Amino acid sequence: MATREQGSCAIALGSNLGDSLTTLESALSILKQTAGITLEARSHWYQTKAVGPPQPDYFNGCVILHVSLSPHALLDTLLATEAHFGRVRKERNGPRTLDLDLLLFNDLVLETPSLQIPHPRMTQRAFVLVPLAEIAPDWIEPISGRTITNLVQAVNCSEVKKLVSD
Ligand code: PH2
Ligand code: MG
Ligand code: MG
Repeated sequence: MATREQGSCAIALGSNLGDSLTTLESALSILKQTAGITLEARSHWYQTKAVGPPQPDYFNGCVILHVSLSPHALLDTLLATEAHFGRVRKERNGPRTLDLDLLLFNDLVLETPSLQIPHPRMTQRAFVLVPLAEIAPDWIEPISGRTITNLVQAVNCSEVKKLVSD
């Protein structure tokens, strides 16, 4: 099968509206039960200061999935899962019940109007890189050519706190 139809992908999860931890766990259960998706690894959850307009703190985490789906089919699944949890798209970077971002898909670089891989802002975001470094330290972000470990060392991680109860 072509590498664009199956492989490992990294997903970032986030929520800052409603019962965020329950929403995040439920979203993971849905993804695990989806045909063509296997959960390979998951990070802890982190409480993080919001980047963007003033809004409540987020809970963030990352997972590695093995998928036998194309990137666009996976994106459709992620968007449908966001919608299931009542995601309403209003202001850019505004609060949300659930955000599921496709970060990496094998070593693919893809630029289409509806989907860019790698996620264009992942290299600057501590709330993505800290959980991702837990589960995929050696994965090379194909635009920068740098590992996740290397990228996380270049951002300020002071506002990303691992949940102690987790
Ligand atoms: N997501 C955003 C905007 N800002 N800030 C944090 N801490 N975590 C997020 O997941 C997040 C954000 C847009 O996707
Ligand atoms: Mg996002
Ligand atoms: Mg998103």
